[in-house]
Amino acid sequence: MMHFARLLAPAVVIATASPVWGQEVTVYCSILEEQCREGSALFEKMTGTKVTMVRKSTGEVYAQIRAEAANPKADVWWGGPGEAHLQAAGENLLTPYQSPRMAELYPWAQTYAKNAQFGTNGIYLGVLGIGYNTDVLKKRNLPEPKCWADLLDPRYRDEIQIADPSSSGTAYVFLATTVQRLGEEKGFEYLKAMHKNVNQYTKSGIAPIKALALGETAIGIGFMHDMLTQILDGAPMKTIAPCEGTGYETGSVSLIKGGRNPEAGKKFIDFTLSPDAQNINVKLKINSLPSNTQSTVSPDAPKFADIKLIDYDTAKYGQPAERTRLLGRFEKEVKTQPR
Ligand code: S7P
Repeated sequence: MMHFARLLAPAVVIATASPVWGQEVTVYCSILEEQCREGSALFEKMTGTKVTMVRKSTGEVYAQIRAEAANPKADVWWGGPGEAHLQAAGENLLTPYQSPRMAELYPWAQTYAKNAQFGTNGIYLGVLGIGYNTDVLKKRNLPEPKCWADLLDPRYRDEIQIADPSSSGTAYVFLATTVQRLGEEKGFEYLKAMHKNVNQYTKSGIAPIKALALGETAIGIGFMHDMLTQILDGAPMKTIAPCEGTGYETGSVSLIKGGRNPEAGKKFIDFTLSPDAQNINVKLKINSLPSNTQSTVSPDAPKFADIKLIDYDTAKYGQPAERTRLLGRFEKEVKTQPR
């Protein structure tokens, strides 16, 4: 098991990059819609560069970049868990870029970028957890889950919502966490058993959390910081880090190979690594852990240092053959099976 505290040693700070007036940049954005909009507007204001932004889930952007490889339509892929970015890097769909902001980042982000040979860069960390709507559980006289194992309880039939790992980076982190936690065969047994309790595999990772806040599902799986946003907004919800230990995401940003505006794309990546961009989260109450040492960490953020994490291997589960194989297996053996 590993603790977040180990990832948090200080790093050096350097100066900001200069603006690129009069250019344009197209960004495929896999963080939340509101972050994408705020960030694009701020970059336009700070640099005079026009941003065309398209928001899609992580697996969807990966598939789009792959489909457009002969004629790339975008310059930057901003956000979403790192595995799909690493797969794209491994398939030569991205251009390595080492930002001048690298020295400002926490060691975990510097190591992540170096290990990826700068094919992608880390912008935040987020812990995977379970969320539940306390009103719904009470109404249905159901217990509050504490562990991953609890989610197999037959009393939770049709009560759990999670996204589809093909489209959602969040759900892929859950799939990878499960096979790392239990080993692949037992992991798939677990996923097949939990399938009986799943009411829906949504396209995006945030959908189950919004459904939880509205009381449309009793239990959801997603990033704890996104559940916390709803809790801070008054939703009758709780979020827990499961007792067995859990996985985490390395939110990433990448330069798309063959994009029409590579220089503006690099400036946009510098921006996403800056406190200006990362502090947008504080305003939006999105409490993931930023990669820049100068960015603000919200006091409301989950207590990362106290969370039991598995030794999650983003690099392995971002290998092209591994991600493709696991998603294929999930589709065939779990998602398409009757409940
Ligand atoms: O920054 C918030 C956040 O939730 O946005 C990303 C997004 O939810 C990923 O969406 P998909 O699961 O639909 O791909 C997360 O990486 C991040 O924590």
